[in-house]
Amino acid sequence: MPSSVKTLRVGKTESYLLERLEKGPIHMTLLDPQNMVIEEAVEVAKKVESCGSSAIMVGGSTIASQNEMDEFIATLKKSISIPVIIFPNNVQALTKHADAVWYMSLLNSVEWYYIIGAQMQAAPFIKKYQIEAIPLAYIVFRGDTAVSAIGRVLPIPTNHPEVVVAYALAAQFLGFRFVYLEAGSGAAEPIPPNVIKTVKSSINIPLIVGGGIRTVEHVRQTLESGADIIVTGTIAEEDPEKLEKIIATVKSFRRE
Ligand code: 1GP
Repeated sequence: MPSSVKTLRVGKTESYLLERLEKGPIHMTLLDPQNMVIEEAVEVAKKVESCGSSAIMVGGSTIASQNEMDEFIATLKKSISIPVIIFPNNVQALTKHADAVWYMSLLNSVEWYYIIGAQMQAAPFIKKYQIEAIPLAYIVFRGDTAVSAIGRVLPIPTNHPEVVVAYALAAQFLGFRFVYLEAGSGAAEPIPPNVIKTVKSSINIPLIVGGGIRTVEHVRQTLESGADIIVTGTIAEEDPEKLEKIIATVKSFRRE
């Protein structure tokens, strides 16, 4: 096999996630540098690591400074040993200090830019700094959220899950390795159980669910519906104690 083909293997962070997933669902903590100072973020990251969150994602819909991302992630990396994964809103969110980047396409955007434009512009930087790119299909439900407005998303009906299933299947057939159902940070309600169940039973790549998850009950219903990875962001900023309970609930679904 030519060496250029061999380099297409799954990277270290993705392998770690897949290994963790073999024993059940996992939790990831989203930190938004727009909403917290770095000292606060370091404290939260250390805490969630000790509670059992599997990775830190860093991102936010309005991040505009690569310097800020460089500093934020480089500092986080010095304080914790779980992976730090960029959750980019745009090209400027990239930093060479992260363990990996969710290399994501917003499949239901009406904008070429969010489907493949930003990814194309980011690719040379990712190659140059050898950042691990994890292909992720991002499907955003419409709502009163920043991601829905900025990403210019097409509506997806929750009472017709066959539509989101078709997106998720297309993602799998295109070779994406994870699917993310996003209600949007701070969404009034998380992704409904019927949507998660229908998508989960239709695909065989890991399913990430996030947005609006803020209670133990939300976590239970999301996991019982089949989510493999739960992402919480707002609760980390607002109520670290509750976050601890959320992580403990995810852990209770694991076989270990
Ligand atoms: C947003 O899914 C994440 O991208 C997290 O959402 O802030 O509502 O937890 P919350």
